[in-house]
Amino acid sequence: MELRSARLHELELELVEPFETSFGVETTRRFLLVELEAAGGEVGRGECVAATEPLYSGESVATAREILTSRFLPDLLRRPVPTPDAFLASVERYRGHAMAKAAVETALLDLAARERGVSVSAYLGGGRRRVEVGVSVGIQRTVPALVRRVGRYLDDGYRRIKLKVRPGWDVAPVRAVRAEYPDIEIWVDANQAYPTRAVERIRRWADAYHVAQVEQPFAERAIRAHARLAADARFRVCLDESIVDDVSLEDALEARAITSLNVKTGRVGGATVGRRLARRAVTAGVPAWVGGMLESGIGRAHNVHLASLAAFTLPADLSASDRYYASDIVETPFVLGPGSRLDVPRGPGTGVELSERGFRRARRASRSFRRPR
Ligand code: OSB
Ligand code: MG
Repeated sequence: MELRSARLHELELELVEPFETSFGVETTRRFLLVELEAAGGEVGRGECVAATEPLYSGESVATAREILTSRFLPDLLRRPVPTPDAFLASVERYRGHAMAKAAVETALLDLAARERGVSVSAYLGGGRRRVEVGVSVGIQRTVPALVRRVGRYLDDGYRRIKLKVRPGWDVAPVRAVRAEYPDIEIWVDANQAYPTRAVERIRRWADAYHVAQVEQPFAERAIRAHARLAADARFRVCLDESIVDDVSLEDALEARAITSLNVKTGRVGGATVGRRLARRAVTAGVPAWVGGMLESGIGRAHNVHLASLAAFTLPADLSASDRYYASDIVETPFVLGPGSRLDVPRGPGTGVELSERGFRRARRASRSFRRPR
């Protein structure tokens, strides 16, 4: 199979409400979409989760656009279409750029699954028809506002709640949510905001309010601080930013710094990489789950397919489309079903199609790449 063309679109969607984390506030999301068109006319799509500002990791829309435009897409058009893993092998020598690599890899995955007439889930070896999900709740202006926000998500049907925390927004908000809802499953995520000396302080409030999981409290490279927190903890210590490849996972496992693994396709540079990391974690007795980056319907669909694999046993950070965007770029939005679940689209490929209208409204720029003659 050969590619006829590739397209790189820059899109912008407005969030239904601002999303605040320890590293900043997002009100709109600008992101890249990779479209690969095969000679037979089939199109595969992948979303790049890099944000405008390099605040979650070093990647941004600008760095992803640069490497996709100068290397990945032109290289791809010069050769027969590789499998998703073969593409990743071909760009391995380019260091970093995990989110840009994953955007192409997931587009190839969608295309390969479509050509085979199966869903991305089936292509990856997934079996579930529905996946269990939760909701990630941003930092709010006041504690009562947070308690009300959590209440509305519970009314919507979300069963596990992840609260974004940071120094100064932890004890009071977590205590208040626990007091109002004594039985819900509470996770927290700090996105690296705590100094490593905060180990004992975090342990105290997380235990006091029965937090089930503490995600990435310390810096990406602070493996030993995470291990100190995990020692004898009643909650799981989840690593997100720290785990970027096989080696970082092995080191964290060996150091006993990880008791839950957040898998984001963009952060680890591909869905097939994420699948391998989740399987490795499970073998070591560490549960894995699929994280999110406020994706549009395209990236969301890829995440739902990934979460259908047996290796993922904790609820994903994958909420219904209307929790993020009033109008999405796909025809069929994801809606929350009974048991805090999303249906896995039946395929072929991602099983979601672009909405012409939604896409046109969100599109800010496009660039095409053709096969050289
Ligand atoms: O750390 O999990 C994170 C969003 C942007 C950047 C980092 C994170 C998040 C989320 C959102 O928590 C999860 C979602 O998409 O629902
Ligand atoms: Mg996180």
